Amino acid sequence: MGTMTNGAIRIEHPGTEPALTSAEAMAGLAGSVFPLAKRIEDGIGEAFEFAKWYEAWRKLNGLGADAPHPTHLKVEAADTFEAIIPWEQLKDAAIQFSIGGKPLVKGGPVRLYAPNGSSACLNVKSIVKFLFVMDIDHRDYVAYGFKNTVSTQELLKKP
Ligand SMILES: Nc1nc2c(c(=O)[nH]1)N[C@H]1C(S)=C(S)[C@@H](COP(=O)(O)O)O[C@H]1N2
Ligand SMILES: [Mo]
Repeated sequence: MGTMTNGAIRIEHPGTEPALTSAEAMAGLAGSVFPLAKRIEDGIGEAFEFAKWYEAWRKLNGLGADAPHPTHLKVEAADTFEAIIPWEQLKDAAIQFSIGGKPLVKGGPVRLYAPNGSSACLNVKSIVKFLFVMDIDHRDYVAYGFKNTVSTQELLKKP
């Protein structure tokens, strides 16, 4: 099925233009990488801190400390699996981006691991889009599943 990608990862964040990045560029921006096994039991390959990447990305895009912070991250995968994750559940989240220094063959370009997530189902593989959501009225809303089988509409209302 249509899971072919060119490795591009789309970033959509309020207050910035949508932009494309890559697994390698994300790891570079995060600034440090570590073995996934340090964070996730039986984890393989290399990862970086989601929070480190995010804070560096905000600075790079001119978002100051006073600019609004997201309430949720929505990740969308090449196979149409997607998840909406409340920000607190992303504490200690890691992004797996390589194994033995080589791009992920399965689950690439990147995979999210959320050790403080409410479900292992939130460990989304093959992420092709990171969408930052601000919806303070639905702070605890969490969802995952294949696109159009999970109700994401309520969060995607324009503020
Ligand atoms: N892209 C994508 N990511 C996904 C899924 C999926 O179908 N597609 N399944 C999720 C679910 S429901 C679970 S339980 C875990 C399973 O991870 P594992 O294959 O490493 O055991 O991956 C999650 N990530
Ligand atoms: Mo699952």
